[in-house]
Amino acid sequence: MPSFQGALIGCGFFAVNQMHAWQDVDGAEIVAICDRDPERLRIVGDQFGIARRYSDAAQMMADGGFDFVDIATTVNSHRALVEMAASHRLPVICQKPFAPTLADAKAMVAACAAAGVPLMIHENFRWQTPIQAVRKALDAAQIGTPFWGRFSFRSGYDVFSGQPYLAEGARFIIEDLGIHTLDIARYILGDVTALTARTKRVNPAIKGEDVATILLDHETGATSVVDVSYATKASVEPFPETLIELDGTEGSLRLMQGYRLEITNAAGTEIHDVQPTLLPWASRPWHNIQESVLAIQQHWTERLASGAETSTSGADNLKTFALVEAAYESAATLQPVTIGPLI
Ligand code: NAD
Ligand code: 89V
Repeated sequence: MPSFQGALIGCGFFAVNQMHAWQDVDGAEIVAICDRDPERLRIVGDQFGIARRYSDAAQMMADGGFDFVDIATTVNSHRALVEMAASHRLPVICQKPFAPTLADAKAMVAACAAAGVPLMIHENFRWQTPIQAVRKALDAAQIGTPFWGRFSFRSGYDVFSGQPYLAEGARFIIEDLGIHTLDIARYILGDVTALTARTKRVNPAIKGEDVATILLDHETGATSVVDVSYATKASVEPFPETLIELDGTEGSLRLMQGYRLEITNAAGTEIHDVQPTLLPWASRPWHNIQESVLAIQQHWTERLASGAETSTSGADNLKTFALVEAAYESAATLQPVTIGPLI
């Protein structure tokens, strides 16, 4: 495989995982970094030995000397930076959430399409080892055709100390975390035609909603529930595990806390250990997410070499982002929302 050189923008909390993962990716490396905050630029530059450091993304892209851009900033800067990369004909990865609005996300997809460059959203949760194991069980027809599902993430973990901005926005759990869970629901049960959502704010110290329950109609006819909470006090904290229940025509599947996958069908019940690998640079409980960062960045690199579309391309992720917008609309109006007209 050719070796691609990349430039990363945004050297904050999560970018450190991306930088570690780039060091492990076969076929790509980061040669330049950018952050408006000189201290973050220095910390990440020194930690990963990157000499080319910029405070201004426009200057970095004007200087060039790399094959792709990896945007690890928070959502409000995504559109301007993706459009800047497209104007330089640079393939681009953009962190989730895609954009502040669906209209921005569509404009970003259009800009990259017009420039003829790939856009991948860093929607890594579908790349987690346990989620891939569920996908493989379905592909192997182990439970037949699924007709019902539940995708659940319920936690009391303090995400605000590492990511203080999560407490400040008018939108919280659907935009930040539910977006991953909705993407997993699409990845496992297919695209969604309509949804109904209810939200709550339990934690008085934050601005947005920290509990959401979403009922999804899938194109296949399957029904699923996505339920997410950061207000759940459990005896054993499950962060950051997504738990899955699926019922199919030939059996059922349960992805349980502790990364245990139980599959029941006419042959009996099998139990699989689907723990993520603890990479040398990773730490519990984040290792599940950290491993998926390496997986998605390896996938990007392979698709950049082959020219094929990525699993979470901009076009694909519009369909996940539309579910986020629809969930907020449904929660506000208490009405079901049809997805087709949004996309
Ligand atoms: P952060 O605030 O810690 O870091 C963002 C950095 O970007 C900051 O250092 C800031 O100075 C810099 N920045 C912002 N705008 C810039 C610009 N225009 N030019 C240069 N630098 C700029 O945020 P974070 O917690 O690292 O989150 C970043 C993104 O990653 C968010 O969109 C978040 O939702 C996402 N995230 C994803 C996952 C995942 O599993 N995929 C996990 C956590 C966070
Ligand atoms: O994955 C994420 O997007 C993170 C967290 C797991 C804390 O929700 O923001």
